[in-house]
Amino acid sequence: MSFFQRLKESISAKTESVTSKFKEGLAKTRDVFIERVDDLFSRRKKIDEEFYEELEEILIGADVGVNTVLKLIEELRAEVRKRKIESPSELQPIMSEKMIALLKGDEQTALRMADSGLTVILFVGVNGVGKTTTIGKLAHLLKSQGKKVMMAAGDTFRAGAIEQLEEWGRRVGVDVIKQQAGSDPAAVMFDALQAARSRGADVLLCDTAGRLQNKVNLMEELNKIFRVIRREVPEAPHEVLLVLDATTGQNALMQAKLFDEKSGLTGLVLTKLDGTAKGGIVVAIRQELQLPVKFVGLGEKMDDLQQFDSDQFVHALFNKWIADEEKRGQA
Ligand SMILES: Nc1nc2c(ncn2[C@@H]2O[C@H](COP(=O)(O)OP(=O)(O)OP(=O)(O)O)[C@@H](O)[C@H]2O)c(=O)[nH]1
Ligand SMILES: [Mg+2]
Repeated sequence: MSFFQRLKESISAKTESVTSKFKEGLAKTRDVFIERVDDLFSRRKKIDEEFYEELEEILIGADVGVNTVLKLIEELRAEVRKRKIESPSELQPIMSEKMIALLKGDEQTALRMADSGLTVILFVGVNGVGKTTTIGKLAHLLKSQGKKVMMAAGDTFRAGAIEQLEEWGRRVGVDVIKQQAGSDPAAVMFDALQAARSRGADVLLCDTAGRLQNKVNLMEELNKIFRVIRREVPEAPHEVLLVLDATTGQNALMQAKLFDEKSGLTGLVLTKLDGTAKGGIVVAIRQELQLPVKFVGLGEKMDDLQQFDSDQFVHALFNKWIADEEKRGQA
């Protein structure tokens, strides 16, 4: 079975509704990035230096990441030499196969849950990346799976942060544990853990204040939160998820590298993929970071959070190339 047939089989085993969510959320990336690549491969008749330069520029422009792009182009050059390829159209399926291979992976994207009792998930990240929104959406998702969910208003720092989480609580029908603005977030977590246990919650989602990774006191605050959680529930937090805003491109990669050393991250959430044409950042993240992408944010609404699935993602992004390949196979 060919690479593309295998891919298609693995997709068709999954639900169509999930695929269409990914497709909608990735529309901008598809329209700009895929269109430009297609245009390049059909417009140019020769594989020369200018062709490679333009391809490089498109890929870097889509935030695929310089290292990954250079490696990919090297591999394409090698294929061209080996197979004596002359026209870009012959190179196109090789290119799409390589792009897809870069994205595919089989790491664990499901949340790590406690064997029994309470699962605690801590969300961290810089200002405005979408932590609170992701918590609201995840509360909705877990609740729809029959879990009893609670949320902890650990951002006592930014004005309006507690109310924002409470609003999500009302919207999805989940209790929020809070204290006054300005109080110690570690104390909020302590309260929330007690409340979650006494009310028999399955999952506690913990919000934190947005922080710049170079603000030492905020990083220390995060450590304190972490220690309080661990003292109360020894295996917790079961996940520490770094939330990254896809529209910030390479900056998101930098944030991940800086946070990782200090906060024992277990996974990533990539938000606002719907708002960018630079979905190539997912490729860079998968190539350059050891952390799994667990969820992607594809909009601002309650059900706009999807568990990351590399097959679905690839299919949503490259469906045109996959269809082209099928046609070629049938011809
Ligand atoms: N389009 C889109 N917007 C999103 C997504 N996730 C979050 N947002 C928006 O991003 C903005 C910031 O989201 P928040 O959840 O408040 O971000 P935060 O990380 O909690 O911010 P701070 O609390 O200030 O650190 C809001 O307007 C959200 O609606 C997404 O996946 N897609
Ligand atoms: Mg917030």
